[in-house]
Amino acid sequence: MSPNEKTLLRALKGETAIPPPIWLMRQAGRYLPEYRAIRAKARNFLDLCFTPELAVEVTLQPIRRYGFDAAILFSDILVVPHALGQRVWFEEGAGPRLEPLRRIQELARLTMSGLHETLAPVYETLRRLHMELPEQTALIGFAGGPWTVASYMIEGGTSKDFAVAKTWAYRAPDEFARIIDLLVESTSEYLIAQVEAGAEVLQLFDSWAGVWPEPGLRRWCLEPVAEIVRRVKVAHPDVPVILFPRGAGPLYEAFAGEAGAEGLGLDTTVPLVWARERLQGAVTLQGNLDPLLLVAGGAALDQAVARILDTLGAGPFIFNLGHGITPETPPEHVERLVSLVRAWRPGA
Ligand code: 1CP
Repeated sequence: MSPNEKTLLRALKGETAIPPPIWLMRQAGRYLPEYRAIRAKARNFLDLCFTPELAVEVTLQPIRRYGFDAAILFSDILVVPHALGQRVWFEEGAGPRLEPLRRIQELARLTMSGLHETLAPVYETLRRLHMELPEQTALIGFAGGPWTVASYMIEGGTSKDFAVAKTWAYRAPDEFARIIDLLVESTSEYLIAQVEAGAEVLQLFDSWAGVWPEPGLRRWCLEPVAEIVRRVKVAHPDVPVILFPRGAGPLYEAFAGEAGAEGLGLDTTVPLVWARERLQGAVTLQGNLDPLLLVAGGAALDQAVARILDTLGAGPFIFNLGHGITPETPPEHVERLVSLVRAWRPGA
C-alpha cells in the first residue's frame, strides 16, 4: 500500500481503495451552469478545446464543485480527424459534423504531418492542469478508439446504424484497415504526447464498439485498441490505460484478457455479478451507473449506487457512469452521488 499515492492510480495498480475513487465520464459539460457561461465565451466548440485558458477552466469546474478523484482533459475525440486535415465542426444542438470520407482515394488528403502542431494547445492544457490540480487529483488524458472515430469520419457525424462505415469494412476490409491503421498510428502518437504533457492515466473511448458481430468487434475494436496500448507502453511502460468498449457484451472478457490495459469501463448494461466473477480478477473495473439514474435521483439512485458498490467495491474498482453524463442532470444529484460513494463501507 502506498497511502500518499492518488487513489485512482492505486486502484489501477490493482489495489482496493475503500471508498473507491470516483470520476464521471463527461463530468465537464452543459449540465453545469458555469460550463455554459464559459461555452458562451468561445466562438465554437473546437475553439473551446483549443484555448488552453478556457479548456483548463472547464476541466477544473467539476473538480471544484465535487472534489472528484480525477480530472479528465477537456477536449473531444474528434480533434484527431481535425488534426489529420479533415473538416470537423460542431453544430449547436446537432452534435458533431464532418466532411465525410467516402472513397479510399480521399484518405491521401489526410496526413500526420501537422498532428502535433494542431494539437499543441491540448498539450498546453495538460501542462497547465498538471500544475494546477489538487495533489490528490489524477489527470486523465483520452482519445477515441479507432473504430468510433472512423465511424464519425465516414458517416460525417452521428449515425443510427453505421451502415456506410460497416458496409465499407465488409466489402473492402483492406481499404478499411488503412483508415484504422492511420488512426492507430496518430492516436498512439497523440496519447504518448499527452503523457509527456502531464496525463497520468489514459482512457480510450470506443463508444460504438457494440454495433459489431464478434469478428468485426475483434478486428476493428479489440485489435486496434490493443495495438495502441502496446505502442503507448513501449514509450511509457508505467502509464495505466482504461478501455471503454461500450456495448462489447460477453466480449468484455476478451478486452479484460487480451488488450493489455489495467482498467475496463463497463457500460450500463453489463451485469455486475458477471463482471465481478469474470473480469475483476484480471483488471480494475470502472462504471457503470446508468446516467439516467443521475437524472432521476431519489431512491432509485440511492439503491443503484449501493448495488454497484456492494457488488464491485470489494475488488479493484473506480466508480463511474456506464456512459457520459447527460445535459439534463441536476447538479445536486451529482452531489448526492459523490456523498453516497464517499460514505460507503463494505458490509455496512
Ligand atoms: O455543445 C457543447 O458544449 C459540446 C458538447 C460536447 C462536450 C462537452 C462535445 C461534442 N464533446 C464534449 C467534451 C467531451 N467529449 C469530453 C471531455 C469532457 C469530460 O469528459 O468531462 C470527452 C471525454 C468526450 C468524448 C466523446 N466525444 C465521445 C466518447 C464518449 C461518449 O460519450 O461516448 C464521443 C462519442 C464524442 C463525440 C461527440 N462530441 C460532442 C458530442 C455531443 C459527441 C457525441 C455525439 C454522438 O452522440 O454521436
